[in-house]
Amino acid sequence: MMDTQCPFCSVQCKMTVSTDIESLAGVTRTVYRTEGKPNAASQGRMCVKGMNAYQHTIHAERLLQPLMRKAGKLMPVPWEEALDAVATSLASTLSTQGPDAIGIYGGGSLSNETAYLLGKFARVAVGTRYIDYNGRFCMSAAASAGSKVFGIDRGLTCRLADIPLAQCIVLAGTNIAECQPTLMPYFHQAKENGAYIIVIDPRATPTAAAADLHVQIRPGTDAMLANAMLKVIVDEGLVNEEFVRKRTHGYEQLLTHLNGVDLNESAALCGIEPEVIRQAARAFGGVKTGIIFTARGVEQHTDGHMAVRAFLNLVLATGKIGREGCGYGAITGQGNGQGGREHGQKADQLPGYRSIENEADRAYVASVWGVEPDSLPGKGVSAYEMMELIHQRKIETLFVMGSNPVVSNPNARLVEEGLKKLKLLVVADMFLTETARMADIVLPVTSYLENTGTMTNLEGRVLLREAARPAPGETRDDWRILCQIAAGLDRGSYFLYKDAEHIFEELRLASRGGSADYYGITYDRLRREEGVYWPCPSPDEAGMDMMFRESFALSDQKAVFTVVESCGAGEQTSEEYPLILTNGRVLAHYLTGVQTRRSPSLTAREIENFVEIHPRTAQRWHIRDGEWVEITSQRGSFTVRSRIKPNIREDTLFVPMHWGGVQNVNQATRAELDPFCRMPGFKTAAVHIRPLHLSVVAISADRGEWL
Ligand SMILES: Nc1nc2c(c(=O)[nH]1)N[C@H]1C(S)=C(S)[C@@H](COP(=O)(O)OP(=O)(O)OC[C@H]3O[C@@H](n4cnc5c(=O)[nH]c(N)nc54)[C@H](O)[C@@H]3O)O[C@H]1N2
Ligand SMILES: Nc1nc2c(c(=O)[nH]1)N[C@H]1C(S)=C(S)[C@@H](COP(=O)(O)OP(=O)(O)OC[C@H]3O[C@@H](n4cnc5c(=O)[nH]c(N)nc54)[C@H](O)[C@@H]3O)O[C@H]1N2
Ligand code: SF4
Ligand SMILES: [Mo]
Repeated sequence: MMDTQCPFCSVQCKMTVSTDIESLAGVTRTVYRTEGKPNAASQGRMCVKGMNAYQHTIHAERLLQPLMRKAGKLMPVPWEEALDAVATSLASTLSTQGPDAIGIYGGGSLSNETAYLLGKFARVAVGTRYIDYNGRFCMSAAASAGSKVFGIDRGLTCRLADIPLAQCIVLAGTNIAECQPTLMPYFHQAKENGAYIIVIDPRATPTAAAADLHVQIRPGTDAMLANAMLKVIVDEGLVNEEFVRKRTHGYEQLLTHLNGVDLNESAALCGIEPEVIRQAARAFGGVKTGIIFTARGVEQHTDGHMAVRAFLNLVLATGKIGREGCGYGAITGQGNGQGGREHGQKADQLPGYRSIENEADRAYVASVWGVEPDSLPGKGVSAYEMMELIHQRKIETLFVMGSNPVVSNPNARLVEEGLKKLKLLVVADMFLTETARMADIVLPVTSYLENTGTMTNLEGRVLLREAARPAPGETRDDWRILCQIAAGLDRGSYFLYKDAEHIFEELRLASRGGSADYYGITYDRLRREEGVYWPCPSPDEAGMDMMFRESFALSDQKAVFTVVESCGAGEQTSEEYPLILTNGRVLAHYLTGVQTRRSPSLTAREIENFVEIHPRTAQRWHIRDGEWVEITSQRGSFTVRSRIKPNIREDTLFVPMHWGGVQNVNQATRAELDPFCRMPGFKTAAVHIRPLHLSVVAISADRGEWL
């Protein structure tokens, strides 16, 4: 029996996986059974992804040996040869071009120990400024907004147990029913307790099915909606004056700004009725307790940072934070989306959420690492900007651990062109992903069932996931691979660890005194207590479950209101590109689908990509249900099957992000970045759509075959 934790989303449901040998008609086979294990977050529930998560780990395509490109083909090689080749190439690039010709690209699926070590590897073993990770596309808008407004970024400021206590819940651009399904019962409980639920989404999602009010806005207009809601709250006297006076700054400037906000104009731009905005504002402003949640629907825009701050204005103006049944939650995405953004795999960050640009932070972390502060590089650039530097040949070597960037970056064509120009691409993964297929060297890693490490879930609770079975084939743990390459670069003395716990012990020290302080958390404690919230500065203290009861984390202990100027962040539609393409997720698949597309049970639920299109829009563009269509933006095209559904706005198309190649929605997404956090404007692209039936017939005739 294997005691483990789901490798997918940020809830991190605990589970057991057991195996049995069964014989049927003389054939024996191993049967796997997954069961949810009681735990504070999912309370023992599992969703369909977790139930089937063992399937990819036993898939025949699992990489079990290192691969190296020889005469154009990836061939199995011994570890020594692969690691030697990586170290030799890195050393040669370092001596000829310097460290900044090397880029490191991490991910939010990596454990805290690996994410921490990857940051140290970049700064101490390689010495490059260029490190960033896929969380840039995920958490950067909300994380930067939380840091600015509250002084600290932890996904949920409250406990999951506060959800049923809230009288009004706003779910903005978050589809919990498909993306964190095991959390839905908290919302159902809230409803049973009489809560009013508002869902803000261009689509009537399964989450919206639980809503009392569905605000079906035009993509890219959340900041405007939140501003307009605030105006109603102010105009109707629903502001918590005492909270504003005692615990915040900047309210006066905000009031002046709100004078210029026109409700009818905002409603028109958001594509909804003014009355809906009034209703939402009164519902949230008129009750004593409430929580606002945002996720990628609000955040993955060129104004994502400001859009989140506009929602935080609502939280502050109504004083709904720091007490029972109140708070703000950025619903973190990846398994370790929270911890992965705290310990240094971000371009400007050192462990414990320290800043690489702050002298004291540099000196402290350098002392833990035993290096000179001046030897640490400065800040680099964001994930997509690394892809631009690669395209410009400024970065010539890329080391990827825990991401499939050729599918998940916006503007996929530029990314693919860039990766082809690299002198060396190294990918550490469990599978030959779309990115790994382009690599020169592929390093096979252990899966969640086989490695030990801590993950920090969406609540900010650190959980220990211990190895549950031996590593298959020649797979190795990520951290060990980093240590071995560091040794090949003559930096091995900084990377002497005997196991993951040993790395965690160093992480505790490195984060000590930082805003994400893990010093008080130990493996022993995690084994005893199931999980511990950060910040936890001392082993004798309980972690902090509810933040900001008395004070915020900025220097004067107050939170900050933000003047949010907004006229919408969507890409402008035109005669040529008349529709807005947005994108996201479905229940059965996870991110670029590398793992879930290798699970027969999950793939059977959705075998190919599709576009949700409103019946009237389909009619207008001559599209029948279930036929192949091509969707094109200024950047490029992709091909998916049509799914005609009245749940979506007429001006909007929705396409999942789980497929690569010709079905990759990111062929069409745009690369413009949010100026504050460098989040790409994923969630809107102006596009046109056309049915493919005519051209398919033409191609078939050409080839003399039926496609
Ligand atoms: N099944 C599944 N679960 C997952 C994942 C997965 O891939 N599959 N991924 C995990 C990760 S890493 C993440 S980041 C989270 C993501 O979790 P979510 O952010 O909830 O997921 P998305 O589907 O990207 O977007 C949520 C909703 O935003 C809506 N939306 C699109 N544009 C806009 C807009 O302009 N405004 C508003 N208000 N809404 C808009 C979409 O219609 C969609 O329903 O999920 C995690 N959980
Ligand atoms: N259009 C569009 N694009 C998006 C988004 C969107 O909503 N719309 N969402 C964005 C978001 S929120 C995210 S989080 C990104 C995610 O996009 P990616 O970073 O590409 O995420 P994954 O597809 O999960 O790829 C992770 C890879 O890491 C491997 N892996 C898993 N665990 C481990 C491990 O422990 N070690 C190692 N070495 N490898 C491991 C998996 O096999 C997989 O190949 O996509 C972004 N891209
Ligand atoms: S995908 Fe998320 S909700 Fe589903 S079992 Fe895994 S951790 Fe739990
Ligand atoms: Mo994400």
